[in-house]
Amino acid sequence: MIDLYYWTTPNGHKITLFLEEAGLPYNVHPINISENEQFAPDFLKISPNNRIPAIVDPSPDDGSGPLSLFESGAILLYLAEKTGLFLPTDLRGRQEALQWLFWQMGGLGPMAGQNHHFNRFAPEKIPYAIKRYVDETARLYGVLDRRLADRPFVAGDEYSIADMAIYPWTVSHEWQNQDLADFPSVQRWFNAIKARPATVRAYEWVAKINPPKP
Ligand SMILES: N[C@@H](CCC(=O)N[C@@H](CS)C(=O)NCC(=O)O)C(=O)O
Repeated sequence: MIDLYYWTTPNGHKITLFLEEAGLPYNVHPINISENEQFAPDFLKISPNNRIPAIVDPSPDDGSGPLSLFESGAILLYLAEKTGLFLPTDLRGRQEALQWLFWQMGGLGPMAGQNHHFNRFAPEKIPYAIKRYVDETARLYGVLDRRLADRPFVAGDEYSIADMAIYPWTVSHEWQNQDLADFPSVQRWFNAIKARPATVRAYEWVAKINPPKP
C-alpha cells in the first residue's frame, strides 16, 4: 500500500486524483502545513524540500526495498510508470503528456501559487505583484484554452497525468481572479474532470482532514 504524505492543497490533490483513478490502495498521512508539520525531522527524511506531497512505495518493482519520492510531477510520473496508467505509451503521445506535465510544474503551478500569495495571504496589498501574477495566470489559462480547443484532454483523447497536474490549480480560479467564462474550452474540460467519480472521491479528503472553518 502506498503511503501518501499529504495536505489538501493543489499539489496534494494531484496525487489523490491519480490514486483514486488507478484504484491503488493508499494510507494518508496528513501533514498540516498550517501547523508547520512539513518541517518535522521525520518528514524531511522523505521530503527534503519540506513540501507536500511525498510518497513511500513499500514494494517498488525493482524489489530493492521501500522507495520515497517528493515533487508532485515526479510522483505522478512514477505512479503512471508503475501502473501503466494515464500516460500514453506511444512516443509522441507520451511526449505530449510530459510536456504539459512540465508546463504545469514550471509555469501554471508556480505562477498561480504566487497569485494566491499576493491576492490572498500577503500581509500588505502590493498592486504591482498582484497584477503581475493575475496577468501571467490569465496568459497561462489562455494557453491551456487554445490547447483544449480541439481535444478533450491536454494530451489528446485520453485523461492523463498532465490533466491531473493541471486541474487542481484551476479549482481555485476565483482566488486567482480568473473567470472560466473567459476560457470556454478550459471550462468544458474543468466540468468534465470535476464530474469524474475519482475526482469526487479525491476531494472528499478535504472534509475528512481539513474541513472549512465555520
Ligand atoms: N514543486 C513542488 C511544490 C510543492 C509545494 O509547494 N507544496 C506546498 C503545498 S501545495 C507546501 O508543501 N507548502 C509548505 C510550505 O510552503 O512550507 C511539488 O509540486 O511537489
